Amino acid sequence: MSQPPPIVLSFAASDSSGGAGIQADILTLASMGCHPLPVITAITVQDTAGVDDVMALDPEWVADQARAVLEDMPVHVFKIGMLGSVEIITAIAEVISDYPNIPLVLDPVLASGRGDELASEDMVAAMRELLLPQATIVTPNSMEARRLAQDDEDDDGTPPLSQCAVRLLHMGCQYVLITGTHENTSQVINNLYGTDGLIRTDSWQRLAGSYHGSGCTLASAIAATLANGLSLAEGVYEAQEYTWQSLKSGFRPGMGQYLPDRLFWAREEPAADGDKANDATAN
Ligand code: PXL
Repeated sequence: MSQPPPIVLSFAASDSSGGAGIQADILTLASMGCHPLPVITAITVQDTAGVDDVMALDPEWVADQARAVLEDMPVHVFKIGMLGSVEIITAIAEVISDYPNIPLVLDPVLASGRGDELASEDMVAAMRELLLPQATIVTPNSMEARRLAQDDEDDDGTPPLSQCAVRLLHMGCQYVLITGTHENTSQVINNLYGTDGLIRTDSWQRLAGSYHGSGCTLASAIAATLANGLSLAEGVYEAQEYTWQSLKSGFRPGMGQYLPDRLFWAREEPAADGDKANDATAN
């Protein structure tokens, strides 16, 4: 018999458009050979154009879902996405603190790509205090990195992204991957930092169009590569490559944003030369 798939437990919210949230995580994890354990934190009402409503679950229900499967199955990696409330953050922080050896990929979801607010200031504070110190890797986009790293003493605006990374590392996470989709650069530049500084920079061809669920896809893909036994730096590269391919194969099922096709490989012709669009430099 072949090896069973590694197991990734994802704490995330349901997205009725199927583009982001737990649906994105399940598709990505399954596509990358993992068995996903979906622990729902909240339910959103949304289509491809925006989020209409959010209902956070009772925090006990979140903790109970996680504890039930943790007591039954070996979990290789935790992944955290949208959280729903301060109480849910507290409940999750408590559950995962009982499993300090399971790596944690934290996607600090603060707003949707379209700008819908998905986390209050109190939730940002709780994430800083309770989740960042437990994270193996945090994967903010540049806007999330600035908001998470913001300090009361920043009178003249937020510091450069490299400084934001240093601050997040000081909060206790081991690695920070800051993605550059929202920056005004011709390519998308993603930087991975560790406690000794910049580890790698990867630049990707910027794709036209606006995508929903790219951050969830990237963070889940990192969780999958770690569950599959890759080193962190290697896994971060592979996850970006997978995400870029899924975005390149994106489709527009409704009237709003494009969605990544996380199962692109099941539909595509054998890859032609020139289908890769990455310049990687490792430091
Ligand atoms: O992409 C972040 C995200 C995560 N989770 C849910 C979302 C979104 C963005 O809209 O709706 C449920």
